[in-house]
Amino acid sequence: MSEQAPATETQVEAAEFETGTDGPLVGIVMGSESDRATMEKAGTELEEHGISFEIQVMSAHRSPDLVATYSKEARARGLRVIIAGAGLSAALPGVVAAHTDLPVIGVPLAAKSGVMNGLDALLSVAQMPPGVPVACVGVDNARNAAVLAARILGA
Ligand code: RP5
Repeated sequence: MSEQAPATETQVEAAEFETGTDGPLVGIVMGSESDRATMEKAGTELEEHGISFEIQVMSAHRSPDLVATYSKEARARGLRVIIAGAGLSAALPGVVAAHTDLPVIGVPLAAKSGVMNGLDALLSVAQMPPGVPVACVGVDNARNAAVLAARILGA
């Protein structure tokens, strides 16, 4: 095994900037306040892994401009993974993925007026067109989204 020369201060600063250690590494977004209780489980899991995160409500249908701006600016803000949860016609994870090349993990949610306990959202999240991937966890399984994010980040 070869020994590496110690990093200079400049290299360390650059590495910190690249990995966004000053801000959150994971963005958790959801389509509605009614999704919050389920999606907060992702935050709890990230905390256990020592991974910084932020949580925001934004809807692919009700606030599409906000979703586009958030997604386009995510990488430059230091985010490295986005977890997006939505119910019903769950477009949020896919729309986020359309606007960023960061890995997006979709959480299909079983909304109150959903079909077959979240099957509508599950299909909406999983059935992305070729070239625009969304990693899809199980219905309401926000915790698994966080575990997957931790693995992507190697944390
Ligand atoms: C989706 O519609 C949301 O993600 C939520 O799961 C569902 C219902 O939203 P609310 O009517 O409760 O705001 O967009």
